[in-house]
Amino acid sequence: MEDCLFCGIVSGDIPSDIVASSNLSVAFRDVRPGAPSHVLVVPKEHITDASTISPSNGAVVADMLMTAQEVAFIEKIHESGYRLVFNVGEDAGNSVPHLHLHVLGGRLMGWPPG
Ligand code: DGP
Repeated sequence: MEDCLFCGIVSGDIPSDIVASSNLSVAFRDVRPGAPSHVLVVPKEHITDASTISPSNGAVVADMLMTAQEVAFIEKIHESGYRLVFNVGEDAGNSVPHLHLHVLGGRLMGWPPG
C-alpha cells in the first residue's frame, strides 16, 4: 500500500534491521525498543490492524505467530519468556496502521502493563 511505512520496510524501500522472514511475514527490530529484545512481526500483505482480521487472514496470522516463535529462538528468549502484543486504537497507542505483532523479552515484565 502506498504511503505505508511498514509496506515500505517489507518492500525494502525503507531500511530496517531484519531478524527473520517467511513467505508471508517479516520480522525487524523496533526503532524505539521497550525491552532488550523488541522485534515487530508484520504481514507482507497490508492489513490495517487486529480489529480488521477475518477468517480469510487465518494463514497469515498463524504465520506471524510462527515467525514470532522463530524470533524468540533467534533472540534467545524462548526459555526466559517473552510477551506478544497487538496494539489496537488510540488508547493502546497504536501508531502505525499496518498490523504488527510486538515480540518483547530480555527483562522481567510486570502485569498489567503500565
Ligand atoms: P504501535 O505503537 O503498536 O503502533 O507500534 C509501532 C512501533 O513501530 C513503535 O514501537 C515504533 C516502531 N516504529 C515506528 N517507526 C519505525 C520505523 O521506521 N522503523 C522501525 N523499525 N520501527 C518503527
